[in-house]
Amino acid sequence: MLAGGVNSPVRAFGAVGGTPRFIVRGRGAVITDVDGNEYIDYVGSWGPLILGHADTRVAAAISKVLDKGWSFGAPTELETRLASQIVEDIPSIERLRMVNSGTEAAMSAVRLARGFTGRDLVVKFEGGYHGHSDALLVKAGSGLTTFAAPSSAGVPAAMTAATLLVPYNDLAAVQAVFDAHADRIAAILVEPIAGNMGCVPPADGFLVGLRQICDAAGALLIFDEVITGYRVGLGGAQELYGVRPDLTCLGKIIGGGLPVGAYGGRAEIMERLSPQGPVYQAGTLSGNPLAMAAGLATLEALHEPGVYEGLEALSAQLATGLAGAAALAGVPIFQTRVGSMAGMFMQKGPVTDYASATRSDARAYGRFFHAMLERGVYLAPSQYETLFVSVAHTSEQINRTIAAVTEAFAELKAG
Ligand code: KE4
Repeated sequence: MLAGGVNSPVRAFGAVGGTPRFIVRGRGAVITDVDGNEYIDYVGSWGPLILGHADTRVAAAISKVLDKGWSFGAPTELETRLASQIVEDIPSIERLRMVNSGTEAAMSAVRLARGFTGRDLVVKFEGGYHGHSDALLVKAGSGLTTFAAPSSAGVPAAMTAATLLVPYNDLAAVQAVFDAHADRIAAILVEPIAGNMGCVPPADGFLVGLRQICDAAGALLIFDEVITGYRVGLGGAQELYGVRPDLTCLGKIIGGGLPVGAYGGRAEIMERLSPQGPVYQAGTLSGNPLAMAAGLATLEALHEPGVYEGLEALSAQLATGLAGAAALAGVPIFQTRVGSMAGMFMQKGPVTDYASATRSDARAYGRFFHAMLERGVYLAPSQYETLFVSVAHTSEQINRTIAAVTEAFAELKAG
């Protein structure tokens, strides 16, 4: 009935083989499939569920909205409250616009940056994923050019002709692109902590270097914090690394599992958006009360004292256990982690960008994935995704995960 049996490609297990599980319910850190099998979940709906599944505070907030009606296509107090909370938490955001996905947020932020600067070119990074808008579905172009080529059928070359592609964590490559095209570059679009080539943190000085290059060239710095926003702290990666972008894309956590994206930045930039300004962007369900209520309840819960300290403790326990199990089994893995987002590459490492990430043994990852699935642990069905720990995970579940890892590595070694 559904194309490829899924509503998003990664869910089809193409990268790891086997049959995807049909999930019937989630509660806390556990999901249950149609056959009654339970799994400790480290996908968390790909990032939104930092509180875990079916959090009662979020459920209560949603049900409070239900009997008042859940979509008006008109301004509401709820959307204003969520926007106010985000403006309060993320200093670089003075104004924002709600949309319905991270794709819309990134696509719109790029259009706004082009409209604000009057320039066309956008720089993005190999392995960076910002949703599936045409201009951002790119792969390395031919020859030495940094101009990108479409990575998907159906995207005309003209749609990616203004997209430049450089390696992540490579400031020299970024500087070289600006040396060649500075006065034509509208923006740099970057995941401040990469989450779509596996989890790859920024090298020391990388983000501040991007800020300096943009300042020198009059280009905008866009942080795609769809994953990192509220994941690595209330102020996101920009607060963690002390670098202020001009525009920020948000999604996932700010919707608490309901469809929400957002983009925001300085008022002088956001005022270029219709209806105030000439840059058009719109959306039927943008800011819908259900999603706003879920997002607001999620952010309120994240403001509770000790939440991020608790996440850090659980995530560190997982990472330490993973390292110990790999060492014991003699399985080479390279680990990365920033707070409750973590990576585990099937290789010795180091992994600093897409080229090094793709040297991982993806086949070994596939076997590891299934060995863990059989032991009741649900990891991302791809080597190039990120593991997420939620507030709902317990120390006991982490210990059970490490026990499963130990057995899975032993199985891998046995061949
Ligand atoms: P959505 O359009 O899927 O809501 O968001 C796109 C997006 C934008 N920016 C970043 C940094 C993202 O990680 C994403 C989406 N992430 C993927 C998994 N890493 C979503 C999973 C999927 O495509 O099914």
